[in-house]
Amino acid sequence: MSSNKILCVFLAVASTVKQALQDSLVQILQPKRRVDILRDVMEAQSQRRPFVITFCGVNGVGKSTNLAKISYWLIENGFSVLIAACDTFRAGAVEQLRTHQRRLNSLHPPEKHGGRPVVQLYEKGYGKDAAGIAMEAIAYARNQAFDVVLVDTAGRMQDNAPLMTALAKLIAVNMPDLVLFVGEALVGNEAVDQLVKFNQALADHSMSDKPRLIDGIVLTKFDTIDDKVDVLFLLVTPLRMYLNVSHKFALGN
Ligand SMILES: Nc1nc2c(ncn2[C@@H]2O[C@H](COP(=O)(O)OP(=O)(O)O)[C@@H](O)[C@H]2O)c(=O)[nH]1
Ligand SMILES: [Mg+2]
Repeated sequence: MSSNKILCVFLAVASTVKQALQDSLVQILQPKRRVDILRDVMEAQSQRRPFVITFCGVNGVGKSTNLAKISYWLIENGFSVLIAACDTFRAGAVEQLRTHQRRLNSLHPPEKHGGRPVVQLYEKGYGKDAAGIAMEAIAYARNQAFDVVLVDTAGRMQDNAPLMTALAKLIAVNMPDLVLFVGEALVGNEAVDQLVKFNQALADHSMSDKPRLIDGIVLTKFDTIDDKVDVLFLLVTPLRMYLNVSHKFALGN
């Protein structure tokens, strides 16, 4: 065999492996179901009801921050947002959302929106039942013709059964259009464990035969990782849906 031929074989193997890898990655990242949030919000608008998204995850992963970033994306796309402050547990959680709400409204002043703030906060302070506040917020949004309700929830550990039951209840009684699990890329495989256990807990503690499970992932703190991008593939594999929200908006906490 000439050296020229060996080179050809080598090239064929390299390009075949590259193609196979590319096909596998595309297959892994291909959503199992199509989620087009903007289109779905418009569909809810046509039904004269708000589109409801619930954010869940463990403490400190970036639920509230990324909820604010998603609010920004929604208002940039012309939708009004009601933030439901359902983390009634962590000190400062409501004030944190209030700060985001003020900043978002300063980017989109009410004068440009018929005098109405484009983002509002629905809050009842601390210590109250989160599921009840979410329900009131959704009813308020329907009455006030808000396009989207973003439900913030308290962080909880995936093994804490009472708190997971409370989350399952919040989801079961409010039936959000989208349940997003927020996980930080920084923790690597730990995020996969969290995701699987949150999903399982929603199934176990649901009050219905057809439990509402997690629809997608918001993967946060991508800016803080270097070589843990593999977590994206591990997380995406069970659900085939993810959002990677850029951390470039200077919204603060
Ligand atoms: N570097 C970085 N920090 C983030 C990101 N998202 C959130 N954080 C920070 O993580 C901390 C916890 O965020 P927070 O939204 O309060 O988490 P929550 O407890 O899940 O609501 C805050 O200091 C945020 O500024 C991100 O994408 N990148
Ligand atoms: Mg929070």
